[in-house]
Amino acid sequence: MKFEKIVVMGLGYIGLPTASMLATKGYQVLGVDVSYTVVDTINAGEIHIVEPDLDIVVKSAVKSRKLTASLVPEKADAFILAVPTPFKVNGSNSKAPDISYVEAATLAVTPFIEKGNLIILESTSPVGTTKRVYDIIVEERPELCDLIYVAHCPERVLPGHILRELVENDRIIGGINDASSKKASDLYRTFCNGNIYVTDCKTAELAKLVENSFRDVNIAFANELSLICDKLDVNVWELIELANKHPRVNILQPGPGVGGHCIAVDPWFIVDSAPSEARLIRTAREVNDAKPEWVVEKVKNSASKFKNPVIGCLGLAFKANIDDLRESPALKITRELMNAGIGKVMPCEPNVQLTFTEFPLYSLDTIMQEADILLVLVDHNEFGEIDRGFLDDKVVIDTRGIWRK
Ligand code: SAJ
Repeated sequence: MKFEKIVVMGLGYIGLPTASMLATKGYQVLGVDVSYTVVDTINAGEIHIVEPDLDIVVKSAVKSRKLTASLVPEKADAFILAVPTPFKVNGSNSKAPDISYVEAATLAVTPFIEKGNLIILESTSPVGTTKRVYDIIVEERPELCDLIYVAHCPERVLPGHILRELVENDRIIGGINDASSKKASDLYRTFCNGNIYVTDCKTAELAKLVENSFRDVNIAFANELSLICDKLDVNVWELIELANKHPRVNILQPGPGVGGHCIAVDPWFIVDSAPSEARLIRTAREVNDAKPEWVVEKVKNSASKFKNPVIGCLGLAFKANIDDLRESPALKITRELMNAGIGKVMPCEPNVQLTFTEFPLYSLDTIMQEADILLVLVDHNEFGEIDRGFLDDKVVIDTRGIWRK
C-alpha cells in the first residue's frame, strides 16, 4: 500500500518538525493539535516553537498546501502520534508515566481509521503503551481487529538539531507484529537516511527509555564527581579532562542539574515499571535532582560574606544556546535565590527576551558592572566570550565550567 495522506497528532517539538518534513517529501499532511492558537499559527505559515530552520520548512510546506493544521483528524493512510508523555507524582518519592495524552489522541483518530491503516506511536512511552494503543482502537472498533498495523517508532532527535537528525538518525521500529514493523519501516525508509532496526514493540519502547537513562546515569556520575571535588578542593573540569585521556573513559560534564522534558523524565518510566530492580537509574535521578539545591546552598554561603550582595545569574534555559525553559534547573535555582531574600538577584538570558514575564531580565553588560557574585548556570556562547578581566573582583560560581582554565 502506498502512503499518500498522513495525520500527525500533536504539533509540538516532535510533531511539527515531523509533519513539515513529511510535507516537503510530498505527502499530504494534516497536523492536529488541541490548541486553537497553534493551529492558527501553523495555518498562517508561522511557528510557535524555537528550532533552527523550522520556520522556513513550515512556511514552504504550508504555502505548497501539503501541510495544513486542524483541531480534528481526518481519514488518512497513516496516523503518527507525537503527543507529550509527562510524569505524574506517585506518592512522596516516585513518579509514574502519564499516558493520558496518548490515550486521548488514539481515541481522537479511532473513528477515522480504516482497514489497512498504519498507526505509529512516536511519543516516548512506558513498556506496554503501543499494545495499549492497539487495544483502545479495537475496543472502540472491533471490526478492525487484526486488520490494522500499529508500531512504536521512538523519536531520537536532539533539540537544536531536530531537522537534520530527523533525516539522519538511525531509527528503531517495533510493531505489535511483524507485519506492522514492516509497514512502519516502509514509511520511515521514505524519509530516513539512517539505518532502520526492527524489533518488537516492548523492546523499542524500552530502548528509547534506556537511551535517555544511560545519559542521565552518566551525567549523575559527573555531578557526583563535582560534589566530591568541591569537598576535596580539586578542579572537577581538569579532573574529567585528564580521566578522559584514558582510551576507555568518557565522563560527561557536570552542571547545575538535568533539565528538559526527556532526560529528567524518561528514567522514571523504567523505575515505575521495575522499582526494585532499577536502583541505579533511580539513584541517578535523585543525584541529578538534588544538584540545584546544592548550587543554591553554595550561593547562599558566598552571599553571607557580603552586606547587600548583587548576584548575577547567567542563563535560564535548560541547556546551551536554546530558549527552552522546560524543567530547567537554572530557572529553578534563580527562582529559589529570588525567594531566599539574600540580596539582589539579576538574571540574564540572552535567548529569552520580551516573552519572559515572570521577573525582569538584565543585560550581560549591566550584570558585569553590578554583580558581586556571578553564578554561571548555562554555557551559552555569549558567556564564554566575556573578558576575564571583569571577573577579578567578583566571586565566581561556575556550574558549567565555562571559565575552567
Ligand atoms: N547535561 C549535562 N551534562 C552533559 C550533558 C547534558 O548536565 O554532559 C544536561 C543538559 O545541560 C540538559 C540535560 O542534561 O540540562 C539534557 O540535555 P541533553 O543535551 O543531554 O539532552 P536533550 O534532553 O536535549 O535530548 C535528549 C537526547 N537523548 C540522548 O542524547 C540520549 C535526544 O537524542 C532525545 O531525542 C531527547 O532527549 C528526547 O526527546 O528524548
